[in-house]
Amino acid sequence: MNDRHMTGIEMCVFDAYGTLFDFNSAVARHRTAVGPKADALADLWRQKQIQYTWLRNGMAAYAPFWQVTGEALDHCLAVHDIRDPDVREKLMGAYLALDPFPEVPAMLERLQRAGRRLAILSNGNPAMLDPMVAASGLAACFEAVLSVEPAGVYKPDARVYRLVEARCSVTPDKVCFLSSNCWDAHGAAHFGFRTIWVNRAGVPDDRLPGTLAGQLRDLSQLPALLGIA
Ligand code: LAC
Repeated sequence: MNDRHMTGIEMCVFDAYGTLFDFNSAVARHRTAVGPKADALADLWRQKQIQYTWLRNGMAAYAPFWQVTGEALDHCLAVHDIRDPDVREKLMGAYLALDPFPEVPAMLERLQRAGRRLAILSNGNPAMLDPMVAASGLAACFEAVLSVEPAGVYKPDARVYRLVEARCSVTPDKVCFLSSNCWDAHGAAHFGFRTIWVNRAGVPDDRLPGTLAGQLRDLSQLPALLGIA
């Protein structure tokens, strides 16, 4: 990582699910109710959820992320032959109060104290994003919690990334975009944000358009990367 890449950053824009908030915490909280297939279900749920957004983009058939998340879960419950409707209700409910990753609250506070503007840009629709951010106690850190909803399309469509300039009046070259989803990081970099991939799983880079400015293993090193002591 070259620090020169990260001077002149006015605003940090974070992806939500997987980057600030741990989507696996939904299944983890209800592990006993889900049963022995909990980990397999959690993995497939996330894969299908994201796959469905890309497919809906391809079909020009946007529906809110809450609906897509539920449809992905229904598929996964069928795959694993889990029929108890209570399990579905518990898992969807948990999605409204996902845990932030452990390093996130202190990191946001440091950036905020150093005068960086902070925002979220997420596939989530406001009815699911807003309760989650409120439940985490982190809402006051963010100047904006932006959803793809007004664009009516999902990441990595450029119309989504454009919402940041439209809503926050900041040009892409002054934005540091952070995502743990490698495909989202490439999409954001291709669009023109200076983008850091938060490679929480320590996996190889995807071969996609968009040059990443760098990668971090988690967000604890972000203040240092931005030159904040
Ligand atoms: C989001 C998904 C991509 O929050 O994690 O947009």
